[in-house]
Amino acid sequence: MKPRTLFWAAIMALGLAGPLLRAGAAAVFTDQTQNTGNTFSAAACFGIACDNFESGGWSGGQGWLWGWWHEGDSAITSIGTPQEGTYHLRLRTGYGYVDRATDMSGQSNAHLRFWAKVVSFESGDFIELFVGPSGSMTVAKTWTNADSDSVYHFVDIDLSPYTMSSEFYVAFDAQMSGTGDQFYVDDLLISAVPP
Ligand SMILES: [Ca+2]
Ligand SMILES: [Ca+2]
Repeated sequence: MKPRTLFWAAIMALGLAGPLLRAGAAAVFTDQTQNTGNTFSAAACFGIACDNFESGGWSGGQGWLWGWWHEGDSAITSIGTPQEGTYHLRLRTGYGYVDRATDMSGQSNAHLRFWAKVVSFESGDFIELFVGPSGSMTVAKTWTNADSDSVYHFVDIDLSPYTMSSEFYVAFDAQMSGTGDQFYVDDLLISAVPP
């Protein structure tokens, strides 16, 4: 269990959550059902929630309950050739961790789509994507040295097996051995698609 869970439990207990949440950030956007497949780009930022990291900070994009929780060796950086635009998300070493939540209540046929790039993973290096409701996230995908080709690849995760909830998380948890071991994410989008 990550420290953020305890952190938020404490914040909620103190009744401090409201002021910490970004006003108006929970708006749900109309799904245009565009940009599927390998031509996908979140630059237009449609859907339930999205972030192309072009804000250069941890509170960019639209449709989220709050900004990215981030710890360890995690950064939104222009280094390392983003898939789109000027900025992307980077995690390194065994300490990089980020998560962010959106309201998925009432959603169906939702997909999480983004581009991911693995650089210099050796045997034993891996990173996991967790998705799911607060407190019960599970591993949706793992990247290992077998994926380490320094090239961005499109990722499409069907979220229909997961319980939709008002606080639904996407998280990346790095388990690599050094700062040379890098994982990048760009153009991340959660949207509902036709069945
Ligand atoms: Ca970008
Ligand atoms: Ca390495």
